[in-house]
Amino acid sequence: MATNEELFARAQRVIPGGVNSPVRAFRAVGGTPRFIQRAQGAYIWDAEGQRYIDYIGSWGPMILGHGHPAVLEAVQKAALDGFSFGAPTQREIELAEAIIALVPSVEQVRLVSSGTEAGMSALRLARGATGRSKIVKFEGCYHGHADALLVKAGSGLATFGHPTSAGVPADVVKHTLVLEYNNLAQIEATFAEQGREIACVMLEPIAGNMNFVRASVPFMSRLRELCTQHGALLVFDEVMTGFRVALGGAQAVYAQLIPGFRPDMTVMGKVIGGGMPLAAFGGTKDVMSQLAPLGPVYQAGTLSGNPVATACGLATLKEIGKPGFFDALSARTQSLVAGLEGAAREAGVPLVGDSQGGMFGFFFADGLPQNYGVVMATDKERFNRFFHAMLQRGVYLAPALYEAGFVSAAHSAEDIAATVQAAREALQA
Ligand code: HOZ
Repeated sequence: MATNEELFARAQRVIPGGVNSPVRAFRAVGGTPRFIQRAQGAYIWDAEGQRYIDYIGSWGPMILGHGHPAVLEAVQKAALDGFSFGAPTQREIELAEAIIALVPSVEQVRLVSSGTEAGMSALRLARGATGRSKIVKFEGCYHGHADALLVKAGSGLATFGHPTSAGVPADVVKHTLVLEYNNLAQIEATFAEQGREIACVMLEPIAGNMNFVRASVPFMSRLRELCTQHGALLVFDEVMTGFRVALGGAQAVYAQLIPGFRPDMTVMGKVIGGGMPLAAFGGTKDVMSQLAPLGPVYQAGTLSGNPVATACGLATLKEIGKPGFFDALSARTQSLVAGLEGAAREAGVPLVGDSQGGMFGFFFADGLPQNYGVVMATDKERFNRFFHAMLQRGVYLAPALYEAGFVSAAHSAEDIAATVQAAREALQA
């Protein structure tokens, strides 16, 4: 049996950094990444046979836990019928219909294979539909690794201290305006000066790539007004939050707080694929009809609407749409955050957390950060120590403080209690 260390050494010989996505390399926290061998329910097992309670859940998709029987059955059945056709199928219509039924702002949707692809395509469509070039994004929001969006981004870029990637020509990002999250004065000033040139404002409504930071209600409400007034599109990146913080995503949460609230476009991923490579972008019929073959904005993909991935996504959406699913998931996630806060209080450690649906975050700080700068100022060393102490106790948290955490329906009250007990020990140590 190879150890994690042996596998990591071997991986580094053939894969840059030993990983296929940078955050997995544990660079932020140090140490050896765990090489995962299998997963079931709320647990994953590494190459050494060590079991962990999994709070990453493949960075969000595994909302039902790993190996849910209904999803497994749907995937197995679909795989027997063929892996990929590069042609339309009935199942992709069913998935599109399911998405549209759950997200009222989405009248039409196109399926793609990854969140990056969805974000990049949404951006092109917003520019094509408005005939404008400038886009607004916010510091610490991560919208995948398309060039124009890789400026002052969160997630892995924050982890490695290169918030803007090398290899992105200045010319390509000269139309990308980067503002501070939750800063009303900045967005007002930007629209006052350049409103007529702005194609879209793209944001994570609850940012999950600078840990967990909510857009404030006044900020969101004013963003909506400004976009409408200036003819810019409001694009919600719900790759993380979609079908995860509520059945209708973060936009359903904001619609409860801001009457009539809707974004113009939505970028989706993770949960809609249930763990398979599947993502989507959608919006009003007006905007979506600008896409080829109807309109002049080109976008395509060999594996788009893949029959096995759509089966996985559909089965997942069916399960999370059952009555009471989100109430139970929210309650469980809240109990985790309350437990972590309680354990920290007992240890006299400043820790504050927040959650929505099955997504959560916590900071070693006295109050919840409102933007990336404040997240960066929270206690990173303490997070890293905590991360390793939890890992040693069989709890698998995201290996960087810039990432949100995820609870699944498979996490039991006992799993939460065991996690809180581990936190108690980790914080006292
Ligand atoms: N960008 C993801 C975290 N926000 C990491 C994806 C992965 O490593 O799988």
